[in-house]
This record gives sequence, C-alpha cells and structure tokens, in this order.
Amino acid sequence: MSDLILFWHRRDLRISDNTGLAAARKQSSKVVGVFCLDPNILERDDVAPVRVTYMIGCLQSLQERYAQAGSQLLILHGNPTKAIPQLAADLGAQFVFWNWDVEPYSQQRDRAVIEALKEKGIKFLEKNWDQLLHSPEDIRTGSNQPYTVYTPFWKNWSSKAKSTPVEILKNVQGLTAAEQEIAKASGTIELPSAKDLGFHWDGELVIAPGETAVQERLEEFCANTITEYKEQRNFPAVDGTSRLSAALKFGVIGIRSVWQATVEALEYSRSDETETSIRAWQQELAWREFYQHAMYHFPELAEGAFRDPFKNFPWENNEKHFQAWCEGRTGYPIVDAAMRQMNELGWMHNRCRMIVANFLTKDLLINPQLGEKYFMQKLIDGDLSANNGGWQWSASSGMDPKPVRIFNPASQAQKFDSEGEYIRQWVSELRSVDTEYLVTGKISPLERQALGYPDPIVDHNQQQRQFKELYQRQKTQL
Ligand code: FAD
Ligand code: FO1
Repeated sequence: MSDLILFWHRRDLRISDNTGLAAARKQSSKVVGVFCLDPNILERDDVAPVRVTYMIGCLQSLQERYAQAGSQLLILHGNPTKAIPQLAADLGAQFVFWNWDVEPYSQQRDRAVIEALKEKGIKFLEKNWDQLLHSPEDIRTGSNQPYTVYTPFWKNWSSKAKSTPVEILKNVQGLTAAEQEIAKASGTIELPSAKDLGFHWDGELVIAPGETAVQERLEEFCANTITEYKEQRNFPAVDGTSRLSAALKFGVIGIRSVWQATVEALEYSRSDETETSIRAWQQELAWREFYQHAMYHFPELAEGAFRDPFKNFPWENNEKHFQAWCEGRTGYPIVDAAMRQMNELGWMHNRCRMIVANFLTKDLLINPQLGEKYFMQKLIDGDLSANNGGWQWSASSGMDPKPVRIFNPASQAQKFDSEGEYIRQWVSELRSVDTEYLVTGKISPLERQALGYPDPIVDHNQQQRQFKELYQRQKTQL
C-alpha cells in the first residue's frame, strides 16, 4: 500500500478552499482526484442538460487545476459504490477522502462506499462538511432539535464564528506512468462531453465554468452590486443578484471564501444602507444552509408536503394547464416571461421563481411536485434542497409558519416590473403593448389574438377562492 490518497469530488469541483482536499494534502504529498460519472444520477428524468454542460465544463477546468498542482483528476463512469473502492484498491490507495453532502441519495451512496472500503481495508475520512459554513449537527434549538423556522435559525447561525478559507492544493504528487496504466485498467476514461452523455445545450451559460470565472464573478459582485442588493434584488429586469447559484450548487467556489468576501465588503462599507445590503445577501447564504440542514434532518421533504393539510391535497393537475405553464403560454405576461427566461437561459430570477411557483399551485391548482421536477429539468443551479425549499415555501406546504400566501401576478408585476422591461425582454410578441396593460395583463382578447398571445387560461380571483376553499376543507378534515 502506497501513501496515495484518492480524493473523490462530487459537488466540490475545485482545488481552492476545499476542506477535505486540504486535509488530504496535509496527510500526504501524493493526492489524486477522481470524479465518478454516476448513472444513478445522470439517468434520472430530472437532470437539466444545461446543468450537466456546466458540470462537465467545471470538470474540464478542474483537470487543468490538478495538472497545475502536479497531479491528476481521474474520471470514472459507473456505479460509484463499486467503481470508487475498486479504483482505490487497484491503485493501492491508503485512504479515500471526500466531503459529505446532505441529500438522501448521497447518504445512501456514501454508506455503501464506506462498507466496500472497509471490506478492502481502505481507510476513509469521517463525515467532513465542506459545502456548509455550519454542519447540520452544529445548529440546533435550545432543546437540541433541528430548526424548522428560518428566523431563529438565522439568529443562531449568524451568531456563530465562521471558518476562514483553507489552503489551495499545490506542490502535490500524482500518479506515475505505470500507475496511470493501472488506473486505465481499473476503468478510468477520458472526460466525455455533455453531448457524449446525451445532454444537449447550445445556449449560453449564465456563469462560465471553472474556479476562475466564479472568483471573478464574486469579486465583481462584492465590489459593485452587493452594496445595492437589498434595493435591487427584487427587480427581474435588473442584474442585481450574484448569479453564483450554479457555482455554489457544484462547489466551484468554497463557501468560506464567499463568506470572507462578505466580511471584507462589510469592512469597506461606509453607510448603513450598504451594510444592510451586505447583510441581506448573507441572509440568502443562510437560507441556502437552512434548506440543506432541513433536507439532512427531514429527508421526507424530498418526497412531498411537510405540512398535513397538503399531504393529500386534491390538486386538479390539469395537463393542458401544466403544459401551458411549462411553455410560458398561460396568458399571464409576468408568468410567461419568467418561464421563457428559464427555458431559454436555464436560470430564473428569484422573484419570478416565487411568482410562477405560487401561480402553478394556487392559480392552476397543480401539485407543486410537478413544478419542482420541471425546475430541476431546466435549471443550471437545480439543487434538491434549495428547490424543494423554494417550492414548499411557495406552495405553503413546508415548514414556514405563515399558512397561506397568495401572490397576484398583476400586482407582483406592477411592483417589480413596473415598466414591463422584463416582460418585453422575454415575451417578444407583447413588446408593443402599452406598459399599463402589459404589466396588469389587461390586454383585450382581440389584441391578444392579433399578437398571437393566448387568453388567460384561468381567472385569478376565481382560482384563489377555490384554492382557499380546498385548503379550509383539508384543514377541517384533520
Ligand atoms: P443571490 O440573490 O445572489 O443569492 C446568493 C446565493 O444564496 C444564491 O446563489 C444561492 O446559493 C443562495 N440563495 C439565495 N436565495 C436562496 C433561497 N431562497 N433558498 C436557498 N438558497 C438561496 N436556488 C438554487 O440554488 N437552486 C434551486 O434549484 C432553486 N430553486 C428554487 C425554486 C423556487 C420555487 C424558489 C422560490 C427559489 C429557488 N432557489 C433555488 C433560490 C433562489 O431563487 C436562487 O438561489 C437564486 O435565484 C439564484 O440566483 P443568484 O445566485 O443570483 O442569487
Ligand atoms: N455527482 C457525481 O458524483 N456524479 C455525477 O455524475 C453527478 C451528476 C450530476 C448531475 C446533475 C446534478 O445536479 C448533480 C450531479 N452530481 C453528480 C452532484 C450531486 O449533486 C452529488 O453527487 C450529490 O451528493 C448527490 O446526492
């Protein structure tokens, strides 16, 4: 057995500020990376081509980073519970290190890998958290329970000291030529393209793959946009948010580095407004952790509604309505603009995610799980915990104490796209409509017909009443 440590990357596609990787380097001067293309994930029907395209781009860049550091990133394609222990055994690795994740599938996969490693007498790193500033075990209520409400979670989470970034991988030894042959015989392959894997995305990516692009984006965001985040974050026509979500999902940047950037921005801040804005952005990072902790402690969230009234809710699930929603042809301009943005860009503004999710559940009376899945099929940042959290929040089926929240699409557009800029950008057939009618959606049937834009598929007021009635009925049946 050599002093080789195999480092298994999954959603930490970087060599800088990676706690598990830094621990491996501390223990040995010979560290080799591996990523396993996993059919259990890639063959699911909720994987977005844009997301895999971004992931493969990040892996390409990660291979270059490993080469610069003196080592290699190996690629496997197969079930990781077999392929990872086999490769480690064939290479005579002493240890396999990886960073822990919160998702139910990851728990099951990692336990199986641990069993196989134990059988082969290969050691592993115990539960190392890297993608979170605080592990799910560390943030608990006074009575030692996981939080189910965000505000007290935030109070506790934000009061705790945060770690600073760990050292980048450097001056490390990789495999010898002979060992590379062994790795090949053990199943390592050249990195395929996303297309080779059956994922076609020819559109742009909202963020370029790889560590350098994310670091630049973060720097730029903290130097300019963050100071007005609180004001600007709700306007979908404004580029007022970081667009770092895909990088955070795949760990292309370390969360400690992101946090440190906010701390430095706070040090430079010269006004209460700026400080409030930076804190508002920090709160979004805390939402990310809140939902990940929730998924870790309550994996049943992934299966459906958390609150009882929504467990057997009589959703209408009208297929035509669902299709119209997916395609951005509901006849509600703000909803359609948002859906078209996601279909074309693989990303949607947060305000619009809330609007369309609310519309699907409370106006179309469609099961939020259908919308949740559609989002996963389209988003570059599609992430089980954040997506499920966002959908459960919007459907009022989650942990949120406020029972029923109804959004009026017209008032949302009046408030957040008052000039109709966003709607015009994404619903081009409505470009010539007067702003007042565009935003409120009060466009006559004749004009709609002339412009090739559909009539509203439902009546908001009527649907809202129906939703409330159904909800009351569900509550009284409990
Ligand atoms: P910024 O405003 O710059 O926020 C910074 C980071 O904080 C984000 O990159 C993200 O990592 C995190 N964050 C921000 N808001 C939230 C939130 N509400 N919940 C959890 N984390 C948050 N986010 C995803 O990353 N993946 C998803 O699949 C996803 N699905 C969503 C579905 C619905 C129905 C809703 C309402 C929200 C969803 N979100 C999801 C949260 C949020 O919309 C996106 O994180 C955000 O729009 C990404 O843009 P940004 O990076 O510019 O965000
Ligand atoms: N992780 C992997 O280890 N192998 C993959 O092939 C893989 C594909 C993938 C595709 C879409 C996506 O959103 C994530 C993907 N991931 C992949 C990362 C995944 O989030 C983590 O492996 C989780 O730990 C799984 O629970």
